Amino acid sequence: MARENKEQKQKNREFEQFKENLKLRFVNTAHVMWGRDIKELTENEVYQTVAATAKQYITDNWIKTNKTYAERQEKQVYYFSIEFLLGRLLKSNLMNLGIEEAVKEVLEDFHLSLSETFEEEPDVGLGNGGLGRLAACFIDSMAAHRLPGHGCSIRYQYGLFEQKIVDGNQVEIPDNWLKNGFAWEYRKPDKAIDVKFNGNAYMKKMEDGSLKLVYENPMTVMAVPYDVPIVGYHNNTVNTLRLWNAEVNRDFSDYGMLTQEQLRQKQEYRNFVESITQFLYPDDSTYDGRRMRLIQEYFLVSAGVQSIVRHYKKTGMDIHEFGQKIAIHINDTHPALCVAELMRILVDEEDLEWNEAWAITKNTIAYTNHTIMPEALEKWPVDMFKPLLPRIYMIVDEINRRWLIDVRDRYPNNEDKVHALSIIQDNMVHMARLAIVGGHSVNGVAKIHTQILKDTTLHDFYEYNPRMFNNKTNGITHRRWLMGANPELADLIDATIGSRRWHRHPEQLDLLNDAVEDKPFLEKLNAIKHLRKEALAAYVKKHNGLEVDPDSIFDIQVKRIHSYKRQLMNIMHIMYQYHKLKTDPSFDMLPTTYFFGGKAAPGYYIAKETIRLINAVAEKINNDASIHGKIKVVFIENFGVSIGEIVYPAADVSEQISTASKEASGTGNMKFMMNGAITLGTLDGANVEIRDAVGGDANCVIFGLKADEVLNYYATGTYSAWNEYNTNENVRTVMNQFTDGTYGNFQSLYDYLLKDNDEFFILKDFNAYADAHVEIMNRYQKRFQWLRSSAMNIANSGGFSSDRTIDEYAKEIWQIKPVMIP
Ligand code: NBG
Repeated sequence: MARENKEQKQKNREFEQFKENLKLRFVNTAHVMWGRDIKELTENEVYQTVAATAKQYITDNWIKTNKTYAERQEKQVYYFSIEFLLGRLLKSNLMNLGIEEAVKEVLEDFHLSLSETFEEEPDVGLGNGGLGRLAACFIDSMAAHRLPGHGCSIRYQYGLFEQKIVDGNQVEIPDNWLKNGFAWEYRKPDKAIDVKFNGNAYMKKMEDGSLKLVYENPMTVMAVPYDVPIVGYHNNTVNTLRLWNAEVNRDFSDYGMLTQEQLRQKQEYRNFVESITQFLYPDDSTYDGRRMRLIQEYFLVSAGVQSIVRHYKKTGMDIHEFGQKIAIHINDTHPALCVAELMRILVDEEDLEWNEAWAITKNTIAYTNHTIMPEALEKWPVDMFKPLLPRIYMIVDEINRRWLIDVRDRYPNNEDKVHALSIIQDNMVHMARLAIVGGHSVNGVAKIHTQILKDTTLHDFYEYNPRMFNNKTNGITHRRWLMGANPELADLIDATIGSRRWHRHPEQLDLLNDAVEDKPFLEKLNAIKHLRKEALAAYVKKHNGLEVDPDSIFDIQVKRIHSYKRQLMNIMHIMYQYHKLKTDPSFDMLPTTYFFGGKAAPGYYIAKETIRLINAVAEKINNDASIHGKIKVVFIENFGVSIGEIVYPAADVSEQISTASKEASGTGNMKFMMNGAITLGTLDGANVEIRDAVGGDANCVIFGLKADEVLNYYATGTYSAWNEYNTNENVRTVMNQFTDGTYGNFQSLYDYLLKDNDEFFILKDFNAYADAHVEIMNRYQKRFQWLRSSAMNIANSGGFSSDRTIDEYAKEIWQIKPVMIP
C-alpha cells in the first residue's frame, strides 16, 4: 500500500511537471502564431494553437518513425484510397498521445474549455461513407499496432457537400473545409511529382532493331504532397497519410513573351489543372462516367506509386526486391491503375524485363472489393481512356493480351470465358478485372459478401484462381467509436472488468460477459445510455428545434441514403404505425423516436424524394398532439463522422435493414453494437457475424428475405410488386398515402415501387419488418433482459475492432510485421 502510494505520488508529480511544460509551450505557441496573448484569441485561434501545441509532441516521433523505417528496411504497406473520411483529428490525436487530460487542465487554467475547442475543428470530409471511413479506421489501427503502413489519397479542396434541409428537401452546400487552413498538414513542395496525361505514345524501332518508347507532347501536372501525421495509440509510431494536390507546373510563371493565344492556352491549362483536385465525387456507389473521375484516379495512382518508388530507391534498396519490401493495397477499384502504373515505372523507367516487372507487380498489389452493386464496378470506354492515358492504355492492352493467352490455354475453345475474364471487353476497360489480374489477393469485407463474390459477381475469376480469394470482415476503431465517443461507457467498462487492457486489446471486452447478469452493472449501463440519449436530445433541440423524450425508444438509421439500404421501408413502417394509432383503438405502442440521418447523391432522385418524404412525415406526426408523442420522427441534417459520435452512443435500436445480399458489410452496425444498441436487421453484410457474435437471435432481431432468396428472385424473375400491393393491405394503405395528400404528393415513390418492380423487396419484407418492431417493443419492456442484451452486444464487439481486421490484412495479405519505434 505504501509503495503504491509512493508510486502514485511520483506519477502525480510527473503529471504536474508535464502540465507545466505543456502550459509553457501553449503560451509560446500562441505568441509565435498570433503575436497575442491567450486571452485575446478567438475560439478558432485557440483551437489552432492547441493543435499546433499537440503537433510538437507528434513531430519528434514522426521523424523517428521515418528514420527507423528507412534504416530497418522492413516491409511497408501503402493503402491507396480515393477517399479518407477522417472526421476531426484533435481529440483522437490527444487521446493517442495520452495528453488529453493534461491539455484539458491547462486550458481550464485559462478559463477555456477543451470540449468547446474540439467543436472548432471542421470535419475532414474527404469521403462519402463506409468506404472512406474504413480507410480512416484502418490507418488508425495500423499506427496503433506499430505497423509500417501509410495512406495515399487526394487533397480535395472541397470535401463531401454539406447538407442543408430546406422545406424538407436536401440542398447541397460546398464544403469549404480548408477556409481556415488545415492544422495537421505539411506541404512538401520539394517532393512534388510530375503526372502526365494526353499526348502520343508509341514504340519506335531503333537502328539496332530494339523497340523504344516514345511519349510526345504530354500534358504535365504537378502533384504536390501534403503529409498528415497518423499518431499511434500510446506508442511512438507516427505514420503518414499523404494527400496529393494538383498544381500547375514549376515553370508556369515564366511568362516571357507570350502571344494572346499562348496566354489563353496557359490560362486554360491552369484551370484544368486546378480542377483535378477540386471536388470529391459525391457518389459512393454509382458508376459515374465522367472523365474527371478517371483523371483523378490516375493522378492519385501515378503520384503515389512514383513517390513510393523514388523513396524506395533513395533508401538504397534494390528494385528487384521491391515486391518483398512494399505492399500496395487498392481500396476498391478506383486506384486499380496502380497495376499499370507500377508496370510503367518498372519497365519504362527502371528498364526491367516485362516478366520480371509483372512478377513484382503481382507480388506487390492486393485489392479489396466493397460492393456487388453492378453500377459501381467501374469500367471506362476505350475512346475516353486511350487518348487521356496513351502509355497506360498500351500497358493495359499488353497485360490483357498476355493474360488472355493464359485464359485460352486454360479454357480452349471457350470464348465465353474469354469474354468474362477479359480486362478490355467490348471497348471498355474493366477496373476490377485489372486489379485482380495484376494482384495476388482479392478480398471481400464480410463473410457473406466474400461468398457472394465467389459465387456470382467474380465467379469466373474465383474459378480461375480460388486461392487468391479471401475474406477480411471490416472493423471500426474502438478508440474513436467507444473510448472517444462514449467516455462514460469506457470508464464503466474499465471499472467493471477491473482493467484497461481492452484499450489495447479490444478482444478483451469479452471479459464483460461475466457482468451481464449483474444488476448494479446493468443499472449503470442504463444510466449511461440515458445520458447519451439526453445529449442527442439536446442536440436535436438545438438543431431541429424539436423536443424528443429520452425515455422513448431511440430507433436510429444513419448512413448514406440509398434505395438498397431501404430508408424508404423504414419511413413507410412509421406511416403504417401512425395510421394504426389514428384508426385502430386497440393498437398501442411504446413511445418511439425514429432518427434518420444521411446524404443523398445530388443526382439521385429517389434518394432525395425519400428525404423529402421523411421530412414530410416528421412534420405531420410531430405536430399531431392526438397521438400523445407516441411517435416522433427526426431527420438529422448533415450526418457525418462528428455527428455520428453523438448519435451512435445514444441508440437503443440500430436499423440495419438493407436488402439481403446488397450491403457488402456495413460498419455503422458495428459502431452501434459497440455502444450497446440492439441490431434490428436483415441477414446481410456483417449483420450475419454480429448475430453470431452476440449469441444468436436472443440478442438481436433478424427479419426478412435471406440473400439466397433475393438472388433467386432476381435470377428467376418471379417477384411481382403489383402482386404484393394487391394482396398486402398494410402495404397498400401506406402506398396509397403517397398520393392521397396525407403527406403531400409522392407519386414519384409510388411509381418507383411499382414500375421498377420494387427492386429491393421493400413490399415483400414489409410485414416481417413490422413484426420485428413488435418484437423489439416486447423486449424493450423486459428491462433486465434488454439491458443484458445491450451488455452482451458491447461485450462481444471486440472482434469488430479494426485492430483485428488490420492484423489479418497484415499477416495474411501484406506480410508486414510491427516495427518498434525507440
Ligand atoms: C461500402 C459498402 C459498405 C461497406 C463499406 C466498407 C462502397 C463502394 N462500399 O457495406 O457499401 O461497409 O464499403 O467496406 O462504398
